[in-house]
Amino acid sequence: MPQVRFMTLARHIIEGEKKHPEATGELSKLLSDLSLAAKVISLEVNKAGLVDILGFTGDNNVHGEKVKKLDMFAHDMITRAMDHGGHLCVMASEEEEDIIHIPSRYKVGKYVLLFDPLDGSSNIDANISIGTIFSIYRRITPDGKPGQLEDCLQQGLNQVAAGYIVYGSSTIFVYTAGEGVHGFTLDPSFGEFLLSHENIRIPKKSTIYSINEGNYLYWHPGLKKYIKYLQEEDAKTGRPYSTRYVGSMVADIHRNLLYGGIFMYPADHRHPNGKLRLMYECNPMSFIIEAAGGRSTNGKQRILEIQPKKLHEKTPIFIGSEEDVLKVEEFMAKEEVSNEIYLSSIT
Ligand code: AHM
Ligand code: MG
Repeated sequence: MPQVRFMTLARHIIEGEKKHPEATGELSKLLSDLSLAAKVISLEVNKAGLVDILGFTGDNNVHGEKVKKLDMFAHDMITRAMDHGGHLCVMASEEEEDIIHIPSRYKVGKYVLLFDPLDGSSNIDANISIGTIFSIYRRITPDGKPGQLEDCLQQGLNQVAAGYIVYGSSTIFVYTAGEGVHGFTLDPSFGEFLLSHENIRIPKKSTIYSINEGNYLYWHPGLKKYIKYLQEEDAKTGRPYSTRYVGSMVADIHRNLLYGGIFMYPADHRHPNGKLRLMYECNPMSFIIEAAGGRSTNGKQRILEIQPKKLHEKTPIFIGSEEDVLKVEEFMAKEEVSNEIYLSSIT
């Protein structure tokens, strides 16, 4: 009988912590609680077409966008799965304006959880992959007290772990605790995440770009030139590149992580700070992509070094295969003067 690898997510996390004798096991428990929430959300997403859960709730989220019921389901599920474990002192979610306190009846712990409960939710009705994104920090305020906003507003560099779950043709849980990026596929028959992608490395250079090209008119001139460059023919550099854009950041980044690629959500005339949120989308994805050997910037600055000022702030992002991200930065830097004219024309 062939040797079958049977590494569950829970076992992998525990074995990772064993390498650090000072570890208390709290992070393992936190990630296990999160994986339980992911399993329930996965079930709900899979039956979304069958039950009357689709459609707008009629409410807007803090970004003024329509919120779908499944977003709120995922938000509630994660909050409820995570508030009582004793590992967290505070949480924040893309779907809630303020920080989420741990109810006073539960113990507070040393970690902070930030999450986007259901990213790409405009795709739900079409059965296109969507996902959950999360970020874990160590608290900076004193232990034993409720967590504060400042615990949430940390640079991405301080992340202890980050990950995402894609609800697609199968459900996959990808995480890093800083040492390697690993993927686990959910076996629906017995409900366990099993190691399927060990130590994922993103290719240094790719032939894929992901961007909403419909915004071309509003882009920075350097970015316009870069995209035109990608579309030119040059066998040596693998051009023209292919476009792949799902419109779910988790799905686009997951594909690019495996095959190589650059994902971009730039600033433009209509989105002066881009569209994606630093704390819930850009920081965790940057932590993962860097741990896999890739690069992530806002065009000028490393995403993980941005000092956040607000919980829901947005940032432009260029993320993926290192050489491709360096190339777009080079194109944008060449247009420095135009960039200033461009930025002043936005405001
Ligand atoms: P959401 O968090 O409200 O779902 O929005 C984020 C999504 C990303 O997943 C995706 O990359 C982006 O919005 C797509 O935006 P656009 O439709 O402007 O291309
Ligand atoms: Mg999102």
